[in-house]
Amino acid sequence: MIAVSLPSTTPEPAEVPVLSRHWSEPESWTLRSYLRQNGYQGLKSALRLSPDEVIEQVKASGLRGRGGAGFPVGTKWSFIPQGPRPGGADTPHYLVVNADESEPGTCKDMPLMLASPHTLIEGVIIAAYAIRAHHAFIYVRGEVAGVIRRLRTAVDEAYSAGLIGRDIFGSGFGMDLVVHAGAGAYICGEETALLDSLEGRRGQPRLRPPFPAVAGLYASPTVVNNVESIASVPSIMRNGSDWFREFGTEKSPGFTMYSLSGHVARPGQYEAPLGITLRELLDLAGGVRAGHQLKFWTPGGSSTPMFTAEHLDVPLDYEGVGGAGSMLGTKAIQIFDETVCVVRAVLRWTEFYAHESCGKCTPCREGTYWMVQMMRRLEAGEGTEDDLTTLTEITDSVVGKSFCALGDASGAPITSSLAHFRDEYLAHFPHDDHPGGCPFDPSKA
Ligand code: L3W
Ligand code: SF4
Repeated sequence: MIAVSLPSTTPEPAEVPVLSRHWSEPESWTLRSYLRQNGYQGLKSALRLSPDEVIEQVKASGLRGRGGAGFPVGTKWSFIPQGPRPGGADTPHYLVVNADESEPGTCKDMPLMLASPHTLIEGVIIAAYAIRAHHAFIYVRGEVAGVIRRLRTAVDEAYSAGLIGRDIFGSGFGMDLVVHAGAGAYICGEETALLDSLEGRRGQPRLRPPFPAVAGLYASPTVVNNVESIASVPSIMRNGSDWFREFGTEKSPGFTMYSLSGHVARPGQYEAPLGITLRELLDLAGGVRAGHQLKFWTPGGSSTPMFTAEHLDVPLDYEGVGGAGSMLGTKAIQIFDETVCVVRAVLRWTEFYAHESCGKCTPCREGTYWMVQMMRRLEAGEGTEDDLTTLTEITDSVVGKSFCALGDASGAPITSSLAHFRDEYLAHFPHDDHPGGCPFDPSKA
């Protein structure tokens, strides 16, 4: 057992990295190592405040959800009934961490949990205290056995040190934390499908409203937050909301993890302030692979519309949906150079959505199937211009008409690729000097 006595600390400089600062230290995942790095100081600060004051501090920081939608974290916490409980004194509240990271290209939460599980656990305890929950769950996708083992070991360490359990730091507050392994369905990253899965049922989205804050796990008030959202909270409690606002932009404050993958010189996780541009991120990552040029990229996984080299200076923040910025999503930046056939890439993503469609609603279940049929035909060079119209009509009958965000997301690659690369679709059709089919050489990609 590790005796936890925390010395006072001085404020940290407002500079990145914050979340990933200690990832490369030896055994950074152990409690002993975490305590050397100001670990659990944020919890100590939080427990000196009332739960409402913790929520106010997180609200004042402007922290926005890092799972895709960018919803303000403190506001979400404040939706949980705070006073006497309408359902009676025994109505429980729950905190659920969405660690079902599955969006194509997204690889930020898994490295965070591997390198620093105690950052997440500290955030969980603070969040549970703020929303008056005594039970919390971390729902992790089932395929990542190593991450699940590491989290469970860290939770055991925290229990042994008295950081989870009864009367934490003598505050009178107590809670339990369970790490739950999912069974590998992308849809279980949708918060209400996740709750169904956690309750032991087949994971399918529920009708919203009621939102989980009103009726979530076991029909009780529940906060569902992404791993990175919760892991950002300890630093806010340690250093204050003004410190957090020194990073990022006015409406998208703070730092975040960007996952860079694909045709980039040094792929990986890059922590940077919100509002940074792809041009700046590429400078950090060594640029597009040598001898090649950027062709297209996703700002937030395949669920966000693709961008091109014209968008290198778009600020990567949450303001841009429909505006000048980007639809940020999970900040999964996939880079594709000129060797890649955009039609083939879109086909792969569309197959992914069709495979992961849970089948609950007709537009998505049937529509994603037909989107795949059309994309296969187009990619094989057997399509016509009429097929492009049909593809657009099918996509329009899914997007905005489906039960959950998966249906809407399935149309993003098709619609945005047709907007930017319609000529490339046409180049697959048979014409004078081309028999029809993909004009790209896959061995060069
Ligand atoms: C109470 C209200 N709560 C909203 C809460 C709601 C949820 C949060 C955001 O999808 C996106 C999706 C993916 N009272 C509320 C309220 N809330 N109004 O706020 O809600 P919403 O509906 O805006 O988004 P969502 O359903 O959570 C998330 C996109 O993210 N995405 C991410 C995919 C994959 C991952 C992953 O692998 N980790 O995140 C990428 O683009 O397509 O559009 O908590 O309850 N009035
Ligand atoms: Fe299921 Fe797709 Fe409908 Fe969502 S949109 S409920 S994933 S069938």
